[in-house]
Amino acid sequence: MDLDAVTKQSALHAKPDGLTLQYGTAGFRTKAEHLDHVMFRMGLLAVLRSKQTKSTIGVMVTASHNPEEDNGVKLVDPLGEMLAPSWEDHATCLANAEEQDLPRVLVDIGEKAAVNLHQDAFVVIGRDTRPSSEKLSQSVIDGVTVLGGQFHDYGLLTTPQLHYMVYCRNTSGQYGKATIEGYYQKLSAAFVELTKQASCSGDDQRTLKVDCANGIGALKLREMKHYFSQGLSVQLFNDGTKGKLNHLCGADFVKSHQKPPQGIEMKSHERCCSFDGDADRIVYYYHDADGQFHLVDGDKIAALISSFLKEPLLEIGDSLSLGVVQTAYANGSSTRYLEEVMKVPVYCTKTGVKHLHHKAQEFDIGVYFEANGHGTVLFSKAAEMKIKQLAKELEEDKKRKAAKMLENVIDLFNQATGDAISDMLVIEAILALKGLTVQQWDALYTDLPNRQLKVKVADRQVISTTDAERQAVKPPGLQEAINELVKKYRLSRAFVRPSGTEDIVRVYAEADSQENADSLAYEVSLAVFQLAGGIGERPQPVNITRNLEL
Ligand code: NG1
Ligand code: ZN
Repeated sequence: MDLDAVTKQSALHAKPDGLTLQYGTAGFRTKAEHLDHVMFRMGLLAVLRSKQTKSTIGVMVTASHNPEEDNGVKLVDPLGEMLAPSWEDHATCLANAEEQDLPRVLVDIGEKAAVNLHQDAFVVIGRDTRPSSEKLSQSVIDGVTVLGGQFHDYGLLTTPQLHYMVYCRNTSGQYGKATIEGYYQKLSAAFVELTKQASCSGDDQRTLKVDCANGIGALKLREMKHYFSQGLSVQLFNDGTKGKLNHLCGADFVKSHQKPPQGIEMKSHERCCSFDGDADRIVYYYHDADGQFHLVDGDKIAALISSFLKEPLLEIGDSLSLGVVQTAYANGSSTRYLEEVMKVPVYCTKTGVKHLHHKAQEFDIGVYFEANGHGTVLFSKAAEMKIKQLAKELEEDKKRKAAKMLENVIDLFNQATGDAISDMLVIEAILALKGLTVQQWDALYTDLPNRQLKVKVADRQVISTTDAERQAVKPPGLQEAINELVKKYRLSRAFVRPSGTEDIVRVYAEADSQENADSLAYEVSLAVFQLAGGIGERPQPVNITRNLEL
């Protein structure tokens, strides 16, 4: 390592005094103006990780669903997964090192991780459409170059597309071609193949309105829709030509406010969906005949997909294990439906797809979704080989068809990560094959009314949790207070946890009616405010907050 060159270049990307950041649920995320040094240093780190794994590493510049002024960065590991936990610690150390300590910290990481510095390094870079992203990705490139790494800058990409590129490059093209056309071709070919078996339904059934959150999803979906134009017609809204990224639109807005985004015209019973700012999340929704809004979230996506998969799995007669992984935010009704009606095993992990992904790997087929719409289906290598073999060999027509269908599903899911575009195509294919309307899908089960709130505290780390974040162990007395509040309501449940992406504590409550869920969420927020060092204005009852927002 040419440490002098690193020091010199780093001075051009100097760290602001006193700023400390942590590699959280989704990498580093904060105001864009504070991130230049982090980007440069993640370029450095990506080179070390690439040398250590002897593989291509990805760096994605995005802050997903955060406001347009924010930005962020995450590293993508060789098989398209999130960065390994021990390297998250290295990332945090490196990002927080004072200028003069940077060379020493770099050498330290190299030694601790046994990096062979003579190994070549290759890094691929992608970015979202934020105004700050282009310059910040240039800082990543500066970091990569000063350590002698090679790179390919893909420019504008969705987060899942970058994961796809990394996965393709590290599997010598076996998974697919590491180009944007390769991505479009692979996914749309599988979609067209899968929907061939659908009996023709009316045109209106094949139309989908997509709110693109004024983000990268709009650009990519506009390019891609020509590849599957016969099977599905998508109409894009919030395509970035006028509105602000994630502002009053996008999957996060729709999910947390439980209302439609601005900028989309919804007629009753029309199927609509929203992506988030980097197109790795998707939620569906519609208005019923009475104009009432219905959200079809990640939990219902998991329910639809797992019930769809059960049939062909049974048909091929091979005992491949199927499991569903959720987080504490999963609606209680979804868990009950999956376990009691679908009879599939359900597991709960901590928030953040890396935790769900990890658990899902324990099954032949692991369906994992966060309630907010981030998720996918993972097929183990063994399951994939078995299915592909059966699709070729099976004599009986019905069985071979079932295996073929599963084979297409495997190709259609972005196996590297949750992907709004690929999830959308899978869902659209299932609805077409099953002849289901969005209302029929929604009717699989009825969500328990729920509410999510945020509380500002001086230091959110005073809260620590256990049992997949469903119980607070600190500060003392908080869990007891929550238990007492929960007892006051029917069918109720509540928990709190510090956010990994925002400087707030999240509160979640569920109960038999919306009023009760709102009221429980409010009371739990007050308990957090009082027992965990709340700052600023005291939490207000939910209906007041809601009126203020309107
Ligand atoms: P935090 O801020 O840690 O709750 C949020 C989402 C996660 C995940 C990450 C990364 C919720 C409640 N939390 O994390 O599910 O998607 O952002 O984007 O939706
Ligand atoms: Zn996202």
